[in-house]
Amino acid sequence: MGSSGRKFLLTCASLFGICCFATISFAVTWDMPTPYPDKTFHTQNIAQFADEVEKATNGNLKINIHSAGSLFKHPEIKNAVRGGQVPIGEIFLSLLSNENAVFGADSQPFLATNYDEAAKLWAAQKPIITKLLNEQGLMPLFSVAWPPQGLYTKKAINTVEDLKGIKFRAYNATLEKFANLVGAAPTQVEVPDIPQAFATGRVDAMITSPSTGANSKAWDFVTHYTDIQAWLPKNIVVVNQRAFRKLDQADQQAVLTAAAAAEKRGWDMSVQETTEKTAILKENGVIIVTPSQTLMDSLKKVGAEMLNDWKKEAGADGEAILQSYQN
Ligand code: PCA
Repeated sequence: MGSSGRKFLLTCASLFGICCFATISFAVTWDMPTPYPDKTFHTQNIAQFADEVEKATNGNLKINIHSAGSLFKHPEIKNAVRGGQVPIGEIFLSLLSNENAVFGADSQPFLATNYDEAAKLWAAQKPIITKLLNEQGLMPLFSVAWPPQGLYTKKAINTVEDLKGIKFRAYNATLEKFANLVGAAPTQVEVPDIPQAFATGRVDAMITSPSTGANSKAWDFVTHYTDIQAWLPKNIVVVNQRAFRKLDQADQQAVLTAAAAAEKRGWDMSVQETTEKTAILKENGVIIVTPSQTLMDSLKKVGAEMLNDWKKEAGADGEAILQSYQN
């Protein structure tokens, strides 16, 4: 065989080698839709989770984040993961309360109002949420609380009557109900659309965290932030079980380890976010108000009424959550 023939065979052999190598390493990319913008601490936490997964699997699993509802709109993300259009996604947990009230426990006004209580509530919810998601072929990976939710308005709110008739931004069915019960007029608006909704007069007030308020530059459209610390809702990252099972054992373990680290880191980030973003609201001229006793009393009355209704809707699973939370 001439030298050019030998070179040809060598090239074939090395190409064959590269092909084999590529086939047996099974590198996979997971597309991951999330609802919130890149600068959101949840999204940043997920970016770090993705980095850790890629490193720990030696590049076998790459997670490609599509933030701010860019791949799937927020209300579609869960079903996209369930249907296997994407293997993994993030959602606002209580958004699922419109399929089962049980998912809405963390958005019940004044049930859990600080980080210790929120962590305890998550511990109580977790086995039941896991069971319900499992029935849909889904597995929760980690869940992180938002900072306590406060009230953003264009005027001082001294009593619940001051909320009457105000066009109110809502993010789930529970907040919509709360707004209705205090006499406001709710409209659903996703986070990326908040500035536009205020600018065009679709809404004049909202309840959300210092985090989302500051990231949305709330000082452009409201004057007062009343720190009612009403609840600490959570985001949850879920994975499609079939997609998860396709990973080899070591890579599955790498995902679970990175998820546990992300849950811990996310809660720490959330605590820090509360102080930092409240300070940013203040620096930009938003008046930070400690709520009057009268206002809190009447809001808590609404909360108690809502919790009663929730207990009826959430049945035995809801009862189990409350019992475990209150013990
Ligand atoms: N920000 C998200 C969810 C809760 C929060 O603090 C929002 O406003 O939609």
